[in-house]
Amino acid sequence: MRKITTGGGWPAVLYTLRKAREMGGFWKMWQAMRSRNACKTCALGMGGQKGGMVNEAGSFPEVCKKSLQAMASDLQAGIRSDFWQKYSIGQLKSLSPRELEYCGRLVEPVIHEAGKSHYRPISWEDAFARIAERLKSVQPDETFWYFSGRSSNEAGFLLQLFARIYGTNNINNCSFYCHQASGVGLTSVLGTGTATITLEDVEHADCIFLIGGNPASNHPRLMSTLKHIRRRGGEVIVINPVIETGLVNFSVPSDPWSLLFGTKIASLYVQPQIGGDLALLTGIAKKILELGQYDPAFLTTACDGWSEWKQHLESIHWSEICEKSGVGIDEIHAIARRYAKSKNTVFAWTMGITHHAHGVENVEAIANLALMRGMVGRPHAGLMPIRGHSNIQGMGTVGVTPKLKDVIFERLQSTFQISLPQTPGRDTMACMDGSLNRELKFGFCLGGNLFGSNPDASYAAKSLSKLDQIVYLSTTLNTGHAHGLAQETIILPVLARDEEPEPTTQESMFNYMRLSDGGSPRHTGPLSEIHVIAEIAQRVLQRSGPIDWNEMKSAQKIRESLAKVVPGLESLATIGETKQEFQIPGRTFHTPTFPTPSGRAQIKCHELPSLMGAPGEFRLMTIRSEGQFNTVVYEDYDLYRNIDRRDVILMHPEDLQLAGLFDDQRVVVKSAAGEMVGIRTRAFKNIRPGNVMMYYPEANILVPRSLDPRSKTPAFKAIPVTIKAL
Ligand SMILES: Nc1nc2c(c(=O)[nH]1)N[C@H]1C(S)=C(S)[C@@H](COP(=O)(O)OP(=O)(O)OC[C@H]3O[C@@H](n4cnc5c(=O)[nH]c(N)nc54)[C@H](O)[C@@H]3O)O[C@H]1N2
Ligand SMILES: Nc1nc2c(c(=O)[nH]1)N[C@H]1C(S)=C(S)[C@@H](COP(=O)(O)OP(=O)(O)OC[C@H]3O[C@@H](n4cnc5c(=O)[nH]c(N)nc54)[C@H](O)[C@@H]3O)O[C@H]1N2
Ligand SMILES: [Mo]
Repeated sequence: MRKITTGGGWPAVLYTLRKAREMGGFWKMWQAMRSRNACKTCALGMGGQKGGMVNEAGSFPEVCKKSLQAMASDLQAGIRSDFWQKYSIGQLKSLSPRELEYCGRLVEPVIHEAGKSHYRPISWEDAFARIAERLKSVQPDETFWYFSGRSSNEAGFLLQLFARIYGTNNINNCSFYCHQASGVGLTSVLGTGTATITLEDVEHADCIFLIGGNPASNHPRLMSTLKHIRRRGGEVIVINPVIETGLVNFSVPSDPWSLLFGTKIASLYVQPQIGGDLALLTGIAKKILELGQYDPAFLTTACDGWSEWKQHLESIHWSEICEKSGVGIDEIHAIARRYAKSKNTVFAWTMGITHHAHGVENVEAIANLALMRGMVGRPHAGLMPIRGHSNIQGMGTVGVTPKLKDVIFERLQSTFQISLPQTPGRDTMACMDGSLNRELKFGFCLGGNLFGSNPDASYAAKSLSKLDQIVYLSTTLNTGHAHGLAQETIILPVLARDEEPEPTTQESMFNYMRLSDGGSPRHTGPLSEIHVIAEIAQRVLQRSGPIDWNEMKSAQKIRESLAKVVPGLESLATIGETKQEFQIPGRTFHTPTFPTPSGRAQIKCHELPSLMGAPGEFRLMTIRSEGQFNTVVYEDYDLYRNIDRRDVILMHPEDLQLAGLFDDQRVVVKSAAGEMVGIRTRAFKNIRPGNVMMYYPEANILVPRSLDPRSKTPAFKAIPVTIKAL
């Protein structure tokens, strides 16, 4: 394999052409990619009424391999009926995530009953009847409702509404394993849980901090924005224990100059130890203080807590900061100098920040650092959590959380003349615990892969197996369908976004509401998610006050309700006709007044956590490769890291030597949660010694269930492990 030294570039272009051939030719791919539907992969925001491959700022063509993979996956042929007789559960369990994905599109409902060796197809009528019957036989609080982030706002809103009227608040989405810490941290500091800026703002920044993320693989469209910042002479400061090739140099495929010569991305690359960010961010703030480069007027008029924080920063010793971050004082000085010089700084982060036991504190520390120089509450500067799934933010907006915002709760009750449950509701891990101890008996998953995304895979399988029934609404097969079986498991095949019979809406990470036109179904068999949910609700509840669930089979009707109950979404009532996509009001902060009780930002002080791991242990992060989207694996090789397979552990050559190991040796990797036998070592000089990396979801066997107490997110990126020769 040729060694890759730049992200993007010709491999990405060639990949596009290869995929086009698989998808039935360039024209067919072009049509699918250009249809007016929000892009299916990350939440950077693409497509919608401006047309596919166009971003919020109108830039075209914005192509990414992941959206092609997702599209190619939806264009697959349907799984044939005889598949279910051919493949036993045992055989399905032996398939890799990639093999399961390529079995084809799910086109008929199937059921598996405990003790049986196979799934078998059933009719939609039978499936609906079984689910409704089960829901009538258990208590509402014995059920949970898990949502992924690819479904529409309409489906998300409808399902949470049904679950609440049915009687439970056990409603949660994959955020609890993703950006929950960002929402909690931003809300604690600013009173708002999402990005404070628009894409247009980022395009004017002269400095961006990119902390704990690998956008070259996971948010490729952000790369042209980073390229613009560098071309304007701005700074891109990357904070990551791993030097990611695509963040050093990237060839933006849509830019001929960049494609030929590559674009330097990072102007400064800093490698803390895993989990060292809180100490590092505090160190940068301390240095800004020492340099006198903070904004005293902003800190006293727009913030509460400055004098306490100032004292706190003064009292922390540099030795503690350097030890707990793994970064030397000179390097911290170098970051602070660059930050001090900037007029408009944007702070962006992803899972390297949130997947920690102190994820919320990490986010608060980023917000603190931005406040220090008045970089929040004005144009062209601010805070930007880079979201994961294409509509995960919309899910939160429309009420897919255990606790509804008070205003939405009250408006739902008054609009629909209903009374909703007031119980606290469970987060995702609490649902897994409740299943294991039989407090929960029924689970409903709108997309996603609950089994595959969970830490401690053996625990997840065991806990789901205790449920009486689990229902999966899915487009393709994943590991959850093989390993996440309940006493009775029903898979319902649904339409993808661009096959919906009616337009639906999605929200980008910049709070921009998009309209997807939908399109014609590619298979007979799958139903729209909205239809499935309304049908079940109708059978279980018949009618609920003024809600006629049959009428709720219309996306337009659901949007009319959403417009009435969710502040800021008023224009959804007419978006179907006007086609006017919009920025959700009240979310972008161009003036320094924040929705906290005092109207000022709340600066938080933090104790610095020690780096985890005992002597003889390594710190393990579980991460995505270039060729996967979450638990869905499209390709086994990891292009930009030049890694050929997935059952590997990436270690610095020094660490290999220290542990008495060599490259390509078979080892046992052990953590408090479990062990993986026969994993192969891979010498990887781009990782900071002391830290190692493995691919998610396979490595979930090793991830303990301990959670960040404030966000309930597992520390997917910080697992002490030992590595021994097999
Ligand atoms: N191609 C592709 N795109 C995706 C996805 C996908 O699976 N594939 N998933 C989508 C989803 S849901 C999400 S949430 C995002 C995820 O996007 P990312 O967060 O970029 O993905 P990860 O691979 O989880 O983690 C990324 C980075 O965190 C760094 N890291 C690990 N630990 C630490 C730490 O302690 N500190 C710091 N500073 N960095 C650390 C790793 O070195 C790695 O570069 O991407 C979205 N887009
Ligand atoms: N160890 C470790 N674990 C992690 C992470 C990590 O970095 N490390 N990351 C975490 C993160 S950030 C996240 S977001 C979660 C991901 O958790 P999930 O969102 O639960 O998982 P996905 O793999 O994205 O779900 C993929 C499945 O969604 C279904 N699907 C695709 N499109 C549609 C659609 O249009 N409708 C419906 N109904 N179904 C559809 C397909 O069947 C596909 O198999 O995992 C988390 N788990
Ligand atoms: Mo995510």
